[in-house]
Parts: sequence; structure tokens; C-alpha cells
Amino acid sequence: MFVLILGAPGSGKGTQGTILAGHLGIPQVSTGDLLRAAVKAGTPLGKKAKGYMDQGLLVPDSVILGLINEILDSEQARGGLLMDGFPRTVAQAMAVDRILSAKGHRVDRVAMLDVDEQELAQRLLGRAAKEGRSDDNPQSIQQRLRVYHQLTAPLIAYYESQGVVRRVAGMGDINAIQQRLRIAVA
Ligand code: B4P
Repeated sequence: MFVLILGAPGSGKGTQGTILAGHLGIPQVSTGDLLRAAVKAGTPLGKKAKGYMDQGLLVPDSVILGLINEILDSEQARGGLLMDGFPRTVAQAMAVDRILSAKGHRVDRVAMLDVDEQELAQRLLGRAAKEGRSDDNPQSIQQRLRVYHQLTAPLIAYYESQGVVRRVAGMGDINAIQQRLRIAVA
């Protein structure tokens, strides 16, 4: 099963994705986590990505498409995958569709986490206080929200046309959200 968790920054993609992947028995892959690891390790990918991430911009598709290809081509993705934080643009979604369909697969479910903007900013500022992530500052958060509306939200219509989108209320208790998610992707 190939499941995608879609939502604005701070909507709970990582938080919910980890629990849901365990429940479904499939690996979870987050491009955000992979990029942060690449930045930390100082790899060529990390060096290219860092400036964009810190400013709250998406890493360009020309840089990310190789990573997506690597993920979907990997041994761990053979039996299904929970995709957390990617695709994030229509070009990335088309690439995912192309790679999966060449392997006889498709995106089976897209869970769209709905959270109020005010709550999103509060969560990200809360994480900044705890973890100090370099892109969790007020300027970058506003930029990430703008970029989300401009480049990532169009994916909802893209996947609605495939009939695979399930909207999930993403506010409130983490366990209650998880229960709703499980029903949505079943
Ligand atoms: P991501 O790592 O995906 O970061 P994110 O959108 O902020 O979501 P994340 O998963 O971390 O947060 P979550 O909502 O779980 O991306 C970071 C950057 O990498 C992007 O800006 C971009 O530059 C780059 N990037 C990544 N993928 C890319 C791609 N495919 N193409 C181009 N660029 C890419 O949680 C947020 C906080 O809320 C946490 O502190 C959590 O504890 C809290 N929280 C979660 N659920 C809660 C709840 N129910 N109640 C209260 N708090 C909650």
C-alpha cells in the first residue's frame, strides 16, 4: 500500500505518519528528515538544500526528483510506503505516479490533515522552543505557509481527480487524530 500524508507545515505529518506506518506495517519515509540528515552530514545534496530550507522555501524539484527516485526505487519501498512530506509539487506528484506505475503500483490513499493556520504557527513555534530547528522561526514559518498554499495545496485537486483523497480533522488529541486517520486510509 502506498499512502501519502498531505498537510501544511506543522499539520502533524511526521507525528501521525510514524504511528500510522507502524500500524500499517509499512516503512515511513520523510523527505524533510532525509534532507535534514543530508544537511547535517554536509553531503552535496545537503549543501544544495540548506539555504532553501532555512528560508522556508521548497528545495527545487531539479534537486529533489533524484531523491524521490532513489526512495521509490529502494528495496524498502517494494511492499509499500508511507510518504511523509512528499510529493510537495505537482511535478513531484507526476514523477511519483510515473515511477510507481512503471512498477505496477499507484498512490492508494492520500490523507489530508486539516489544521487551522493559527494552530499551525503555534505548534511550529512550540517545536522551535523545544528542538531549535533552523526553519521554525516566525519569518520562515510564514514563508512555508505561503509556499504550501501556492505549490503544495494544488495536489489536493490533483489527487481528488484520482479519487484517493480522504480529509482528516487534524486538531486536538494526537491519538484521536490517529484513529480518524486509520479509518480514512482503510
Ligand atoms: P518537513 O520536515 O516535511 O517539515 P514540516 O512540513 O514542518 O512537517 P513536520 O512533519 O516536521 O511537522 P509535524 O507537522 O509532524 O519539511 C521541512 C522542509 O524540508 C521544507 O520546508 C522544505 O524546505 C524541505 N522539503 C521537504 N520535503 C521536500 C520536498 N519533497 N520538496 C521540496 N522541499 C522539501 O509537527 C509539527 C509540530 O507540531 C511538532 O512539534 C509536533 O509535536 C506538533 N504536533 C503534531 N501534532 C500535534 C497535535 N495534534 N497537537 C499539538 N501539537 C502537535
